[in-house]
Amino acid sequence: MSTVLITGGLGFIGSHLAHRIAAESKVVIVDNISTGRRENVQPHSDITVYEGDITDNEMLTYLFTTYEFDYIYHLAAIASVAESVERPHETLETNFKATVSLLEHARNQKHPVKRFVFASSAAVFGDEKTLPKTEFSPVKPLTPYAIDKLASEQYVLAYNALYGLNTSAVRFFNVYGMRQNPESPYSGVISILTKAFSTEEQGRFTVYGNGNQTRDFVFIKDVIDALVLIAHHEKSKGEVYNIGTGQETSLNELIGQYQDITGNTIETMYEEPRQGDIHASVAGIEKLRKLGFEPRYNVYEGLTAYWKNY
Ligand code: UD2
Repeated sequence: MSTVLITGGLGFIGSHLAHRIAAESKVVIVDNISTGRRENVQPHSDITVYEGDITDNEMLTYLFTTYEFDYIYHLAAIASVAESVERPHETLETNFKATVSLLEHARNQKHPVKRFVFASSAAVFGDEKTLPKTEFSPVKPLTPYAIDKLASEQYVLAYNALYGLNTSAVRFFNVYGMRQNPESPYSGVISILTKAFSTEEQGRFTVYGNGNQTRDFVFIKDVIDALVLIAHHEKSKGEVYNIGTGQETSLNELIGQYQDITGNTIETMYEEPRQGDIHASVAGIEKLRKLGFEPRYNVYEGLTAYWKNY
């Protein structure tokens, strides 16, 4: 049985990953429960949860002396772009420096780590206009969040080239699904919409801009498939991958499809676009396809599954 460390394992993506692999692996979660939630992970004999912060090097030392990890999925981060703009220095500690600390622990582990997978973000592309955004597209990080993600992923790849540590990085596009927290105004738009559609009285939803902005919305189950595939594939060592569907959907299309699925209507208000909002985004996923990945859910299917489980 493999031993797997998931940082941020009580969060939205981490908790899905923990549930997926718990049957065949021993899962160790470290999470500071800032945005993650205990109830995201059901008690399971193969899952051990440590409440702690990845910036706490003693905590990391404890983990790496207690366990020998086969796989490390590094998902913990300050996830809010807005928060990174408010608090750049604190974001740097968590989103960048802690990545390097983890890499060092992984490098010094006696038993070689089979794979260290780092969760980066489509934020690294910024407002660079080339579409679709492939792994070869120019990057233009515009916020502390994006800069830290880009710097971290480059460190992760450099640890492969310099020290032979088995690493990969992934760039998530717009991930959605069960347990995504809708409570912040900067939560994923689909979690906010789902809440609006589920309100018994007619829900309200604010569209920032004209609703023609597009995103590549990728369902959580496809994201977990991609993460596990990348972690186990020989060819993905030292490589970065986009995780998306390759399909572009506008916000207005999204609302229309959700109306159709739920049979409910919401009151939609249009306001000024958010500052720095990106007009169009879609992932090129050919590189991921070459590893054998094919998304199982288009937006309509993903929304349907989300709604059924909500
Ligand atoms: C995503 C990531 C963000 C960062 C960024 C990089 C999420 C949740 N956020 O931001 O972390 O990586 O990509 O490009 O994955 N919107 C509304 N009404 C609402 C909420 C959102 O109109 O109540 C709009 C928003 O202005 C944007 C679109 O919906 O045009 C998607 O918003 P989002 O926050 O879900 O994701 P995004 O792509 O801005």
